[in-house]
Amino acid sequence: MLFEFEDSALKPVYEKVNAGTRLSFDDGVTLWKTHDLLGVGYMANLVREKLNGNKTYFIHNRHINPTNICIHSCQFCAFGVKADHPQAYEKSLADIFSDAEKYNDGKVSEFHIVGGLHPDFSFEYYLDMLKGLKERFPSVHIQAFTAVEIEYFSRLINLPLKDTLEKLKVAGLGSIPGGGAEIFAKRVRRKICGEKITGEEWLRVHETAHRAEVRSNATMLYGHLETAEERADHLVRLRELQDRTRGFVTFIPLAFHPENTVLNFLKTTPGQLDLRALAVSRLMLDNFPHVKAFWIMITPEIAQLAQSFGADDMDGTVVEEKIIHAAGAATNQIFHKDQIIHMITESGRKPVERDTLYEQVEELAMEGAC
Ligand code: V47
Repeated sequence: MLFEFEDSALKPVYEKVNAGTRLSFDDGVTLWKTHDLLGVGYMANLVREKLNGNKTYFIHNRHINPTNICIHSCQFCAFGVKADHPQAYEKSLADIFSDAEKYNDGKVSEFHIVGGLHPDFSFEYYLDMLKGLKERFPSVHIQAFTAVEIEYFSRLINLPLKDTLEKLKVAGLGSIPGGGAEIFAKRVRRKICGEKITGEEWLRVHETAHRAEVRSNATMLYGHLETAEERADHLVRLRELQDRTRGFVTFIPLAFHPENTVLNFLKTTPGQLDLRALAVSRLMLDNFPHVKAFWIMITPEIAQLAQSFGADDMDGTVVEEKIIHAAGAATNQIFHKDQIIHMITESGRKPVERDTLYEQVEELAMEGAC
């Protein structure tokens, strides 16, 4: 071993990583707390390269947010508002189809759709949205509705989760995004999103989806009131569900953006924490195929560095992102495909265009890598 760990507490963790042995909750806490960030990154990069080689994936996608009107008032959220708010909006199905048309240059492979819990939209609105998009864009995968929205639909139509998911699937739902997980720990959830479904309920929606052969992503919101132990607990709970179902495709740590939120007394996350979040996730989630550095959240520069700290994905072209920008994200909302390819190549990795479920669309030549 040429790498010299600064923190000797990482040596036993390294022995496990090297032997392919599962890390414990306590190892997770050590990884979140150690000052030796490079040591954590070194180990995460070993795992990343073992799983995904030199590839960095991206997707040609479009985000669509049908409404920001929401019955909840989460303290961490700057996107959701009440109907009488001056910035409240709701898109008709015609608006959504025309947005999708506008965005679609014939090469988009995914629509990523999430929104507020609207007090008056009917379940038919969502079913018609899926059907209408599928009719117009049959080859585009629809990744839509967080576990929070799906649980809300199931209460709205008074049907079990399984039946609700079946209806969405028949209408065109392809997979479920990872939003709404926040942090599972009750202590924090009570303070940042007390009205939302519990962590256990979030996990139940994803387990039900996986059993219905609907795959999904998972997230963790970090950089607010949570402790190292609560982050380790979140990752262990996701890993346990993945052991049972193998339905998760990718994990995305989400850096908290405080602007315009009730938690605006907090600071934005430092780059070191963003890199650590990706690296610890890669090490703890040994049964997740992919870890995504969402460039919109953490800046393109950190997302590039992240490719050596455990991440193997950069998300996509996006075009219009409202949720994080409402909370002060200063990044662009669009990167054209050639810009993403350039960003990945600059980070020394091989860009691979993928679809939602990581089927390769195109493997691109590495030009000008530094
Ligand atoms: O559920 C809301 C988070 C999520 C803030 O599955 C915030 O591939 C930071 O889940 N600061 C929605 N985060 C976005 C999301 C997502 C994004 C990209 C890819 C995927 C995927 C999923 O954004 C919400 C919440 O957890 N969020 N407000 C905020 N102020």
